[in-house]
Amino acid sequence: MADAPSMRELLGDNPPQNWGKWGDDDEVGSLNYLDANQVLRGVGSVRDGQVLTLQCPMGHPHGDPVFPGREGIKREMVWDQELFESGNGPSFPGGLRASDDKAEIFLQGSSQYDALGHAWYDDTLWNGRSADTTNGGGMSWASVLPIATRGIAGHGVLIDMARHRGKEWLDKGETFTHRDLEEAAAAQGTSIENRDILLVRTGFLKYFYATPADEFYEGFVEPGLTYSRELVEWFQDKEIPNLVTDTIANEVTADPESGVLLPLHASLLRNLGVSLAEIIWLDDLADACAADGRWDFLYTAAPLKIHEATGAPVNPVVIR
Ligand code: UVW
Repeated sequence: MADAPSMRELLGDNPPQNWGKWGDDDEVGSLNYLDANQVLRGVGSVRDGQVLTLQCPMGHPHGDPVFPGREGIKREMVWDQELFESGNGPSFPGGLRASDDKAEIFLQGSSQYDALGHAWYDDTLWNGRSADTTNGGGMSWASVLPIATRGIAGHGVLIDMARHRGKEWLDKGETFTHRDLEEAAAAQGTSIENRDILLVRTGFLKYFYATPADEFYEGFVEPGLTYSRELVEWFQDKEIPNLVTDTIANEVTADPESGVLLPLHASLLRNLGVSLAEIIWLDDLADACAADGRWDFLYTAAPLKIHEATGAPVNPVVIR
C-alpha cells in the first residue's frame, strides 16, 4: 500500500519494549522466561507419553511453503548405486557403498526459527544494536545461533482458531486478536497462562498442501494475528516467550487497517524479543488435542546451529 505509514508511525515513539531487560548483550530475548520452573511445568503436563514432531517435510512433492521470493529445498544425490556401478564412486576397503546427497536451501524455506535480528526498522535490531551488524556476509548480532545453542523447552498450549471458527482453514487475510485467542482457549476448556509457549493453528498449511501453488500465492496474504498496541502489551504482560504458527510469517501478512507489512515482526520480535517459529505443522497435534480435550503439553525445539544465520530449520517435538 503506497500510503501505508512507516513502522515507527504505526507503533509509536514509545512502543512496548524489552531491550536491556536481560542485559545489553542478550540475544535470546523472551526465551529467558523459560527457566527451569517452566521446563518442569511443561514436563508436568505430560500424561501418556505421546510424541509428535511438527516440522513440514523439506522437499515435499507438492512443493514447500515459502514466503514469496524464497524457494524450497533443492536436493541432489551425489553418491548412488549407479555411480558405484560406473566405477566413478569412491572405493572403500571392504567394498562398503554409501549414498550421499547435498542441498541448497533457504534457511527460512521450511519450518524454522527466526533469529531475533532477522527483522527491524529504524536501522536498529533487537536490544538496540545497529542494523549494520547484518552487513559483511552474516549476522554478527542476534543471529539464530544463540537461540539454537540455548534450545527451547517449556509448557506449550495450542489454540486452534480454525477449529474454533468451524473451518478447515482460515481465509486469506482473516484476522484475530489476543481476545479471540482467549475466547478460543476458553471454548477449548483451557487457558493461556503466563510464560506459555503459544501455538496457534489457522489450518493454512493444510490449505497450502491442498491447493495449487498459483492459487495459494495469488494475492499472497496469510491469516493471522493482527497488530494493535493492546495485543503487544498482552504479549509483554503475559511474558510469552515464543509464538509458533502454521503460517509462513506468523501474522496476517499486511495489517488490514494500515497496510503495513508484518508489524508483529517489528513489535514482537524486534521490540519484545519474542521468538517466532514459522511454517510449523500443527494439524496432527490439533487432532490429538481435540481427541482427548488436552491442549497443553511439553514443547521442545532446537533450530540448527548455523553460525551468523538469520534463521534455521527446526523439527519441534511435543510430548503430551
Ligand atoms: C520475512 O520476514 C519476510 O520472513 P519470515 O516469515 O521468515 O519471518
